Amino acid sequence: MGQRAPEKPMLDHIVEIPGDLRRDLGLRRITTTIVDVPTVRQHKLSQTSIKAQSYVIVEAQLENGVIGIGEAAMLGGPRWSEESVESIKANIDAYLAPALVGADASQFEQAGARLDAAAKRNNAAKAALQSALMDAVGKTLHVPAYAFLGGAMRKTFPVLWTLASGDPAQEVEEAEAKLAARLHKTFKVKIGAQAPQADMARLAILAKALGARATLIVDANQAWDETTALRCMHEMADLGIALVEQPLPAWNIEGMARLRQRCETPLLADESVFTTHDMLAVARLGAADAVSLKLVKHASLSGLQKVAAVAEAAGVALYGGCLLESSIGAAAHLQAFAGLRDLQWGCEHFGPQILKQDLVVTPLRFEDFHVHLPEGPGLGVELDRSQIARFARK
Ligand code: MUC
Ligand code: MG
Repeated sequence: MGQRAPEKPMLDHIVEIPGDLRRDLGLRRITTTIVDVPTVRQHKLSQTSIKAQSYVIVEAQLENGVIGIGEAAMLGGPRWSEESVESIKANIDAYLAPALVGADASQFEQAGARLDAAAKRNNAAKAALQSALMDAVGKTLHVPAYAFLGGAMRKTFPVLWTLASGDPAQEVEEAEAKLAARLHKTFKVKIGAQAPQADMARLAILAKALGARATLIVDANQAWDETTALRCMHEMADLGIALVEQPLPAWNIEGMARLRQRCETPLLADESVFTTHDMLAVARLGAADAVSLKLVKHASLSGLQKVAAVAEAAGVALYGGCLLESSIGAAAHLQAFAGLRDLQWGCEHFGPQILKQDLVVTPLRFEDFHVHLPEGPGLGVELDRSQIARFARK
């Protein structure tokens, strides 16, 4: 029997990425476009109100010519957070894109480190860039973005609708239409723009009209002080409100912890949690029962999953948040939500439905009270360039 050839060292069995593919994955250029897309009705939050939703559309072109897309949504200027579409475009063009061009687009964590070296925070801008990288690399390798994030536990997501006209009669009518169409049966009511008692009266009308056919949650977007919140939390518990989002200012996590001790309705942290450090602080204080996960806060799809991991470690439930993204940003979120072990509160990616016109060739599918993860490489959606041209800010 001849002498057996020595086993090849394991390393030889790892498939090397061929040189031409390594070249293809080089990031050639990044372009940004601001678009303003009308909404089907006015959308009022405690600190802003819109009749059109603005986005920065990011396009990342690789050396192989493949273009990946990403989207940064912002609600009504720098009032939901410190970013605006104007600041997002300016900082991508001047600082963030130059930090990435020429790099290997598939090295997502390295891209995040480069972006963090180029700018503090600017998380919506960074998330749009990383979404575009994942889209471009996914389209090059013919894999969905969730493949870069641990795979998919789910491909359909319960999805709620937000009632935010401030007129309870209109909101009842809108909710009935969504129920009848089997699109949504959980409704998030935006409160805080009106006086607390007006909001409580509005919620009473909605609760009476919809009854057990729908679940109602609310989002005060930081509008109340602790005394007001405590009074309203008790009134809302009597109305059967299932979840109260960010009743206090983002900094007041100790107040959120005290509310949580004194009220039975679960609290959802939104603006209080941008980073993993914020999540750890909220968890340590017991300041929330759940956390809203959003790319505009967590700076990347992998960053969103890191915040989720801290929450999971503390037993804080997960809620798939949004900032009224079009199907571009919504698809990016669903790619990240897909891999989460649990998503106890479903998601709120109703954004494509509130726009008069979506920005992709095939909008996300909403059916049977769920939104469906688009099949296909990268984010799973294709830019509709005619709509980008139509709504591009001149
Ligand atoms: C937020 O604060 O949750 C989500 C839905 C909506 O109408 O506003 C966003 C932002
Ligand atoms: Mg919120």
